[in-house]
Amino acid sequence: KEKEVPQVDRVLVNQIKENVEMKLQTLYARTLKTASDGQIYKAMSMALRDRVMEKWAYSKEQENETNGRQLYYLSMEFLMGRLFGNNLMNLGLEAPVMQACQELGIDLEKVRNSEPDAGLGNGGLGRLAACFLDSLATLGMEGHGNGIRYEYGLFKQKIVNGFQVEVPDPWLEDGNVWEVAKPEEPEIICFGGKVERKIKNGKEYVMLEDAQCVKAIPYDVPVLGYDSEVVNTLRLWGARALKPMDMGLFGQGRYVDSLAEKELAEVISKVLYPEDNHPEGKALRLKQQYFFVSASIQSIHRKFKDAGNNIFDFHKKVVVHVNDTHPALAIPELMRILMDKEGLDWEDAWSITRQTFAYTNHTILEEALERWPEEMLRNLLPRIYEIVYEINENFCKDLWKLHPGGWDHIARMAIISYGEVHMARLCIAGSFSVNGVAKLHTDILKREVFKDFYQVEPQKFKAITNGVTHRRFLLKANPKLAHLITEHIGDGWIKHPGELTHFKEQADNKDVQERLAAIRHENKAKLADHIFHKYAITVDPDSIFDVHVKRLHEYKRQLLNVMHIMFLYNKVLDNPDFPMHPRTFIFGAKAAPGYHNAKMIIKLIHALAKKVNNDPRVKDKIKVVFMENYRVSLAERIIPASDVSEQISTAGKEASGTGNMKFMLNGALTIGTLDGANVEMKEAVGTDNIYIFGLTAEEVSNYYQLGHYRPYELYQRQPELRQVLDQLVNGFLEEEHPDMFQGLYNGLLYGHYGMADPYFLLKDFEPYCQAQTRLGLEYKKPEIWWKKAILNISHAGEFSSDRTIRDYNEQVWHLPIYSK
Ligand code: DL6
Repeated sequence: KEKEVPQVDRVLVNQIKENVEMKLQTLYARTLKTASDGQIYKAMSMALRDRVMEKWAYSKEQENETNGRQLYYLSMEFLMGRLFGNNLMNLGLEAPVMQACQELGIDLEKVRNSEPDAGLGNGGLGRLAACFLDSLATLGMEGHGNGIRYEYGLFKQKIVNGFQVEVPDPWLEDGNVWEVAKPEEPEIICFGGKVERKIKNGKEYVMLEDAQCVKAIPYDVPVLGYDSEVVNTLRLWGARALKPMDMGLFGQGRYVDSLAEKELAEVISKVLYPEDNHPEGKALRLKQQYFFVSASIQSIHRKFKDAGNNIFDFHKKVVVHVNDTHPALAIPELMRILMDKEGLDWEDAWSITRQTFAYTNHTILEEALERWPEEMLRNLLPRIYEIVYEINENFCKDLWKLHPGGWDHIARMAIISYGEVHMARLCIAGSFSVNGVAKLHTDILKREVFKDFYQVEPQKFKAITNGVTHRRFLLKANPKLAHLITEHIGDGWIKHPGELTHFKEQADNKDVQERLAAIRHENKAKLADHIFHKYAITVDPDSIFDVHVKRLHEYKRQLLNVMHIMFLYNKVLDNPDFPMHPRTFIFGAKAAPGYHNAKMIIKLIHALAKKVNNDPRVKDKIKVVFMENYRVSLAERIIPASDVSEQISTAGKEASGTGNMKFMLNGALTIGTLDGANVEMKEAVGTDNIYIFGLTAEEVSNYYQLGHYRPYELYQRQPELRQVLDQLVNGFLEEEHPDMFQGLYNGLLYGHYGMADPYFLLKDFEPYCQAQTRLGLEYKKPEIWWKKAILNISHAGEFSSDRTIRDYNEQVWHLPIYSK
């Protein structure tokens, strides 16, 4: 067997074997024969970690010596997924470790699966931050993440009777091999209290009295790049009480009370709010936001000073990026430090601050734009409130000069307006750069959401299209496809994803087409196996795997997908010879726990799956599978096995999307609307190689403005649509509870409080079905289908986060690049 893999380094393989066995003995007093899978995972990770730590140490040394400009990426979410396999790949150790495992009789797949996902994010926003970290390190830029070390990540989803049930995710329970706790480097974060001013030697000092303070403890995670010497740091902050317990109360026998302060402090970093694109104005959430930005800014400032820098150079050495508005309080926090600690006056502090921050907007959904009650901010963070108040005063004064007498105009732009603090406005006022995450999204920001701000400072606004790390989602997740690509274009694409365009020369190559089809088939067979073992559903790898995986949100229109499946189902019931290639519809989605309609759509998918999968009349034609607990590691399993990528949001609503890019990289064909980055994907790959349908963002916007959308008329006019909708409520799906989906039905036809069908499912139903028919016909012509697949892969390099990071660097950050 050893001879079969001559290219691996024998010495290295032996070393790895020795390291793993040694770790098992020293950590657990176990041998390979007696160790559990979990222990083997830990031992292997610890062995790998030793190598990571060594690189990290040298990288830090380099960083200190160069004292170059650093980026700090502040984000409430970093959806990292698993780190073991990724670190293995980035260190170039996959082959020797695989060999070592083979020789030791270790099942590497099992080891990988023993690692819990670090689910510190909800969806796109958090995963984007994780992709950025990968690209920053790979490209040799010193860019660090700062976030929260949630003790409980995003809930685990269990499906009970077709309903979503949320189960806590105590991902740290067995420890985290990849973090280094630094309790000796805490920052102190204070809430509440009263602002006091004292004059000493003619100078004013601002202090907070009677505040409740907690400690923020950094937990550092190394971030490796692929084949790169730069190892960055993801610093996650955990909350601790200043005093572990009150001994006085304990002495009085008040044991529970004696721990109250500790509990109250630690709750701050206990759990991630499970809301995607819909923040709820909870005081604890505001506390979490200030907790992590205050800790981050204090430690950035400390490091900056320790390096002997002059405070007036702060913005030259430091750029702080705020990922959506959640870290917006970093802006007044830096002001506080510059004024209250450094003694700078307002003008200097403001000038430095405005040159330090850059802000990315990730949503135009009205309900997702953060606002906090003024009162809440004043009570929880009195000094920060004062600063925000003054920023607003000055900002409004400047606006007054531009729009004298324009009260309404100014109220529309004011940071504090009608008792609310508008976080996006604070970010725009306090940053030197504002960007959207796709061209269309940025246009909508300029034209609609931030129109007034754009008119004042147009030069601030930039369009930087999102990207995903093609190393994790292609090289690692789909190694056989990666190998096929490398065989034809060399391996340069791994570090230079633009080189993927060379693969387009193979678009008509029959052999490559067939091999791509065979690889896909193998991936599908594996997924089919997994589905069978987990859900006892048999799916055919020869069927089209049509996949819709993302958070469940009405604007993402999983319900439209369901309506199309019902349409097909009806067609086959009507005509058993209905010409269609067999399809397996796969869903994966978590719904926010309080989002009723989203949860009902999950139930609906299950009701439909139960009906269809047990109906012998469609047995060989349609299957529906809902994959529980969608997360990064599941995405890595599903995406390489997908033929069709569903990206069917209401045009104008999805800021960018990033799932769309992951599918494209793996050669799935997209069926989608002209929304978010789909628009640019279409431009890149060409209209013929993507299935676009439906309303445009402009048309959607017109309907909203003119209020002339009449979904009921479509229902009356289109019998196939009517049949599908009626089946939601006539017992077709839920015989015993025919009214189960009445709410969804009413929402589509009559509306709840506002308009009916606000996401235009009825309007887009027919064009969607037509696009699906086209797609189905083309799947039957392999030479057409696989050519399109190859063209998609070839143009996906543009959607690598490496390109995105280069764009940010050229347009916003201006970091030095340390190449190998
Ligand atoms: O930019 C990353 C990602 C986009 O791809 C999605 O289109 C967008 O919906 C998502 N936005 C959010 C906003 N969340 N909040 N709050 O998650 O960002």
